[in-house]
Amino acid sequence: MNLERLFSKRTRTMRPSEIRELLKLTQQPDIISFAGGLPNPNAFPINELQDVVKKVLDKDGKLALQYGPTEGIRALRNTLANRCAKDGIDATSDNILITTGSQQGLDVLGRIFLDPGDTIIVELPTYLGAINAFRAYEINFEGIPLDKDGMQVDLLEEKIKELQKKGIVPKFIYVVPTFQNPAGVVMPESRRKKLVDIANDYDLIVIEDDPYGKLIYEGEAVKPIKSFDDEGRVIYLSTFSKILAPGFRLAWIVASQELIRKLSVGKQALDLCTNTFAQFIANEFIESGYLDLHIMRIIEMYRPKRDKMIEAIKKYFPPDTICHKPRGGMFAWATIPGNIDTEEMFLDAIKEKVAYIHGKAFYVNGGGANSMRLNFSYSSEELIEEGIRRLGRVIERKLKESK
Ligand code: PMP
Ligand code: G9A
Repeated sequence: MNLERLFSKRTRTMRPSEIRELLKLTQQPDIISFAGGLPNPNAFPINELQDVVKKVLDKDGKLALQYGPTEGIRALRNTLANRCAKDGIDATSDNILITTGSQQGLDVLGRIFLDPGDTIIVELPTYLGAINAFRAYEINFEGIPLDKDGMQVDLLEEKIKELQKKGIVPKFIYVVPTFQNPAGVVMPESRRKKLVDIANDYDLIVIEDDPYGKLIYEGEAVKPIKSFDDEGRVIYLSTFSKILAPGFRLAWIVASQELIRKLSVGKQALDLCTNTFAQFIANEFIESGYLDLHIMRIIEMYRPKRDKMIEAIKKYFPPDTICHKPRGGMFAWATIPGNIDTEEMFLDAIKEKVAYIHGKAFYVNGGGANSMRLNFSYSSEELIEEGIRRLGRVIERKLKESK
């Protein structure tokens, strides 16, 4: 049977995610994986969760196992709204929508905003899962390069003007401003304010995706872009995936009430509601004080892993490799010298039983061929050293071949 003729036009623009495809490969125990943005499973708070799950079942079992509201259970929305205040974001529970992972949040945003042929603006490089979520809506991407301080907002303004001349108004600007995926950089406060000013001046929406903002290894937290927004044009996303456990598939969006209502209708057809049991558990986990303790614990666990990875890159990669030490998050971004294509090199790396995500996967317009994203949260320090040593060998061989 020829299924191709039956598939929607939309499916032609869909692409499998390198991260998802590689997850299967890298789950093989003998591969050292720096590929997926996986939390360290040794950190999962299993004992605390046993306590919390029992409490939830004893106290709220009948509600927790039932369908819940599409927007999410009120208790969790309240708890998250209160936590927003600590980050300078003004929100009540009506400004919160619980989603099945931020990945669903991105898709629902695509659903409510994007028509085929629309244009959106993203960072170069940007989160691959967002590229795939938005690409399915048959849109055009415009990219703004990053520097060590995140999206270059001066270039953003130029781009908006250039598009205006062609009669194009971008539907939104998507940014991961804090410990960016994949590049690890942080946008400082001055740029955040400038970005909000630009959005106000040109009447645009900003989507701020922030899964990593709490994973800070040194220095101060930078306030979310959303905290500078007085006009309800910044939509903020965060998730329990990196600070608790991705298996929960639990995340949230903070936005104006009007947007939350629209997003909620967009979400109804996807899953009716997010896993109610997981919401009760997460709420109890926070209320019992476990979440803040857990975040402190994983920060202490990930910092030395980050240090080990950066140290190993300095030791084993060619001396003119560019790799800045990220101040937080889960990723190091390395750009290696010469004409090496990290996508091609991947096969050699797999032969050496080490995996990463090649740089091109994060670019909407080409670019990134000699870069790679390396996750440091998942592997032990010993395996980080060994994996980077193997990669160093692969790179050295490739460089010799290309001469
Ligand atoms: N946005 C970014 C920037 C991410 O890095 C991730 C996960 N790697 C997501 C969204 C999706 O997260 P979730 O597990 O909440 O779906
Ligand atoms: O496993 C996933 O798809 C989530 C991880 C995202 C990432 O590696 O950026």
